[in-house]
Amino acid sequence: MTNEKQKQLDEFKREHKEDAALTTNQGLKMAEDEFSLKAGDRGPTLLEDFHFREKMTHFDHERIPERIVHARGYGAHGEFELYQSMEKYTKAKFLNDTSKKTPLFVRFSTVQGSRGANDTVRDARGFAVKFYTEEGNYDLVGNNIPVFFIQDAIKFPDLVHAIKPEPHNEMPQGGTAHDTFWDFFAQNPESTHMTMWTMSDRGLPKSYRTMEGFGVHTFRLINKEGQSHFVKFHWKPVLGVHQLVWDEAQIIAGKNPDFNREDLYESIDKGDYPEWELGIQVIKKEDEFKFDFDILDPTKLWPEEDVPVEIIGKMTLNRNVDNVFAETEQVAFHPGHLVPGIDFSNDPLLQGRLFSYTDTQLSRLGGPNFHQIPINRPVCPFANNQRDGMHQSFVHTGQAAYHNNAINNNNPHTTPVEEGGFESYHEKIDAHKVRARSESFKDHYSQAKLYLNSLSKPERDHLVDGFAFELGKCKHDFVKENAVNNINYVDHALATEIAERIGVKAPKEDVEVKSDKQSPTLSMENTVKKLDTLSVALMVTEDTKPEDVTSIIKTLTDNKVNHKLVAQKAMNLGDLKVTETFDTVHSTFFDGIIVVDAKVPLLPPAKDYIEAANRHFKTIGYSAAAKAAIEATSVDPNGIGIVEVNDVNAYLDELVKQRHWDRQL
Ligand code: HDE
Repeated sequence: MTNEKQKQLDEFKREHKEDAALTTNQGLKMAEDEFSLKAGDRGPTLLEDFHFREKMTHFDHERIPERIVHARGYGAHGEFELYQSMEKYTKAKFLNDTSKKTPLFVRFSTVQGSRGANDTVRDARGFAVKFYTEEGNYDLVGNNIPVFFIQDAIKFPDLVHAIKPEPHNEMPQGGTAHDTFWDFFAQNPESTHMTMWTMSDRGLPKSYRTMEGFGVHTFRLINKEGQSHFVKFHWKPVLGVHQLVWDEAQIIAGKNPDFNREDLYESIDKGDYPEWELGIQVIKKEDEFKFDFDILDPTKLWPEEDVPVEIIGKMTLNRNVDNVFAETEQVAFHPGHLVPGIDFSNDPLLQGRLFSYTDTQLSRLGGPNFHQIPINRPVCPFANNQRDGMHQSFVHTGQAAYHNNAINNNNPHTTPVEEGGFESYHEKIDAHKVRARSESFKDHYSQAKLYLNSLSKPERDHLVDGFAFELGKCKHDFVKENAVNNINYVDHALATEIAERIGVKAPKEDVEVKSDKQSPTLSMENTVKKLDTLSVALMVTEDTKPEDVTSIIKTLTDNKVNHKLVAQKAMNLGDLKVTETFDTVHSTFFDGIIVVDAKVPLLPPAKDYIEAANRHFKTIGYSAAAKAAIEATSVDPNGIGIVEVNDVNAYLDELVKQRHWDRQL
């Protein structure tokens, strides 16, 4: 990335050059770094060993507090290009000028677990983007789910206390399958809609690259004339939205806890740059009250069939970080990092977030100067009269640090709105000061029902499995029953089915929302399906002839499908290198498998591999020679999405479908 941000980061990189001398932090060259200073080679260590003390003190303070939520995350650099000017809606320069690419940084995260948790847990995912624009940093701090659990920021500490591991035993790590979460769910029905999303396949993204992103809140776009439009932001992955199967996610959690971060890192590393298109949904100011929900309510989405998504640009991630701590861990997002042309709505959840994000950085990053950390610095000039504080890294010069001043010609000075200075939207407010929730925020079930109605049959089945696992793990029957009773307000049949699975009383009365409204765009069944960057395991043995795999590899590569050769041991097959073994990888890591060698299914770990691919509805190919051996497993060689690979293109026709939900198991 040749841009301002890259230059700035390079400047801050401390390279260990080949001839660099090891010094103390004061620049003193050390003659020895292996041994502490002792009174005799078998004697006690001396207090005067300043080198040992400096090294150890620094080490003792290497960790900083992890994020209270979204602790486990992974980031990358990229850029944003605009397809067409959005001048009619906004004066934000990065949304006006199609000739410029805006550098950006993205951090994806899970919400519940600690920094060391697994990637593939059932959870919402954070999707936070920092645009380094010429008018200052703009942060779009979103999630992969378009709605949130609560409506008012004052409830966030309650929600997080309920979601996080329980305080008396610090369990469970990385998920919501425990009593306090489900107690919160039942006692706070505003969480119903988002919980339907987390229990569905949306809680198990296959990859960050195949995850949608949402700004969640309603924001405002302000144009040059000062007109305001309400807006919601969407990130649409170019590869489509794809998920893991729950059993698969659980296996991966054990076999590769870094599954999602590794996928992101490796994709960028090999040039398969992940891409998302930015979409906006716009509602005119005068249409604010035209909907059967309140557009300020963050537990509601705007169905795309009612308010279409306009695609306006593309984000490409094209550079991995050099140092995870310096960049991914220290990046500080904030929904209040704005540029002229974008503003807030009165969504009470958003309003509260505007306080929390700066506050949390004070304890996480140790003081008020976190904006000076390289990853957080704007690429445009920035100056004000804020001074000193912990970790101040600027040497401010001059006598005057106040506004207005004459000593320094009143610099730094404010900028008139016409010249790009920010002013808040002049919204007229005439109201009573109250602690209350608007009546228009009180329907917690209609959109939960809309989501349920929009799911395909397999998606609905997975949703029931999700509830059955999570609620089934609760220890208190009354928690399970209360949760089922809450689901009953969405859908009686769903509540009854779940009650049966977890062994509690099914609700008698049918109190469900009566609506069959659907929103087809909410179903992942209707997503983009492409071959690009899918991955296939080619299962071979030491007896496999290289020519049996080279033509397969060529067709896969021509179609941008990645592959790995997998055998019982690492070895060379002619010129081909087999780097992966049945011990180091698993079929859960791939989108499809091809059994090249007839001996493969006879090897015990490989048999499990093939059977797992079958029960995870993946495309399975086999050579003519391997057919009999496939028959010896529980896999039906004539099953749906299971093909003899005479023609690799026929295999690819199946692979592109990604899952074969109609397969009989
Ligand atoms: Fe956050 N959230 N949040 N959140 N959030 C944080 O900020 C908070 C909410 C989101 O990769 C914290 O730097 C409050 C909604 C992401 O660094 C903290 C409320 C959405 C990330 C915080 C919300 C999000 C955070 C913790 C309710 C989706 C990770 C560490 C009013 C639109 C960003 C930090 C990263 C992180 C507060 C609700 C997304 C504590 C008070 C809604 C993606 O400040």
